[in-house]
Amino acid sequence: MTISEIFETMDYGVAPESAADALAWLVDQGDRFGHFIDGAFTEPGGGFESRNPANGEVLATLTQATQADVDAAVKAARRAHPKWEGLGGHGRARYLYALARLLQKHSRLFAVLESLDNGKPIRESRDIDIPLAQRHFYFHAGMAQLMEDELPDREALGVCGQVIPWNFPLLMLAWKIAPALAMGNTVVLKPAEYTSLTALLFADVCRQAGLPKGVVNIVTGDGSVGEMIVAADVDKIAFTGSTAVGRRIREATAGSGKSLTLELGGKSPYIVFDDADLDSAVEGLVDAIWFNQGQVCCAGSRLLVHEPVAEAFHAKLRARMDKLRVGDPLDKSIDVGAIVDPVQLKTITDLVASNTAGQTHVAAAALPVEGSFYPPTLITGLNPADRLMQEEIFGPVLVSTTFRTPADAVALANNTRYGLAATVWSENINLALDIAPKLASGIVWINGTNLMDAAAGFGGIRESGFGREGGWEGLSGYTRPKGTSKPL
Ligand code: TAP
Repeated sequence: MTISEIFETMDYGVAPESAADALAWLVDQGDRFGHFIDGAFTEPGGGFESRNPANGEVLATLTQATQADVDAAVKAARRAHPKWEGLGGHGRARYLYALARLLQKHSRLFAVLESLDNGKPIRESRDIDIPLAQRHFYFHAGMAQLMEDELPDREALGVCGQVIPWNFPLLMLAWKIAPALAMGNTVVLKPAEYTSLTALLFADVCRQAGLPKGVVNIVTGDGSVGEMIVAADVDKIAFTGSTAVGRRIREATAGSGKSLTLELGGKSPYIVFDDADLDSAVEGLVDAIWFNQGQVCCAGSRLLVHEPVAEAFHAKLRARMDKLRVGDPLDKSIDVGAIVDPVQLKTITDLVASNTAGQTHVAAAALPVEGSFYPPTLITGLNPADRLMQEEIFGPVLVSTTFRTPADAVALANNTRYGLAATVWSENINLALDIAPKLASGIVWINGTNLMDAAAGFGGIRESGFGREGGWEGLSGYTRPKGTSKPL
């Protein structure tokens, strides 16, 4: 079924009057979408399809952007910039609050659309992705109001080119667009080819909010459109995605004078000490690696467990894994949904099949017959140098090894090229606080995991990228020092 058929026939839990505008717009498109440039949707030109990963059916046809589309979007953003920046923080905040409120008003619609397009469980899109995206706009509306007092010596960069991945489509959009707009920039954003639908619905929300034309432009298409944005006349590139593409973007922008932030991959350690509350650590791990089918940049995908409790911990974990429910993302009782696309499913399958080491436990859950599903999997007894201990799998596969001393734990944790997030579980807070700064990681969580907030800077070091999103650090990445001097 296409999205118009789904939304016309389905009771998806939205009181019609509360979402009428956005729903009518979505259905009226007739499952064909153009770009959003200079405040209006372009005629759909086709080029690629978005499919429902839970059953492989086509949801909609989207438009592959041409060089002319990207140029038009950048020019629109350039034209809009002086007036948008000139509105001042308080003026821009009015629009950011309006966007936040509209995201809230249409939250059910966004959640269902996200789960249909991406395959994530509706519980996650409803309770995590969409509320966090709203929170991002509310937070940055507040920060826009503060900036003139708090950041008087900084100004907007101008036009920002933003390229995002498919794992948190609307949330990654919010992480990019909200701070850029708050600081007075205008944007051209490209969502991932697999998951562009909520970005287009967001474009309609910009229209509903009366956002001045050209402030937000959204162009769809494959990686070549990302390359065009990187090469375009923009002042900043903000990229979230794989380390391989991030490296190409860094090369392409070197010497261009463009500002750059890269949020890339990870292979984050999840360290469990023998004095940890093992039941809580198991629950944390379920969240760390099986949330969003493990397709999370900061997924705690590498379990490092203290030798004295390794056997007991693995046994508890296997028992918990066997209770996970895998299935239809729109079923509220599901824990693990679909993998975003058959291509990603094959990547996961091939990587796991390439491994001959250790012992593998596959969760007991029955998988749906149709669609792209992969069972929660645990591979224990690996060596630190094994390929699966080093490479990001980006799927629901946890790899595990053991350590003897805190120093071993730190050495193992730091033994990858990445440095995004790390988690430490111990009842001994002195030990945890001693370990945390020794971990080569942009973020460290203690006795918790995946804790994110719009007010806290998120980002990595080493091959996980540079720059922060959220908080003051994220905002400063969308500004530069003002070219004025002030008396000492
Ligand atoms: P990528 O393949 O790198 O794609 C990311 C985005 O870049 C997509 O929009 C993609 O377009 C586009 N793209 C592809 N080739 C490009 C090029 N040569 N120039 C410019 N843009 C290009 O990553 P993905 O598979 O979507 O996402 C998974 C990766 O993102 C993982 O490594 C994950 O760890 C990382 N990630 C990191 C974070 C943070 S905050 N560090 C957050 C989420 C995800 P198409 O989709 O159309 O190919």
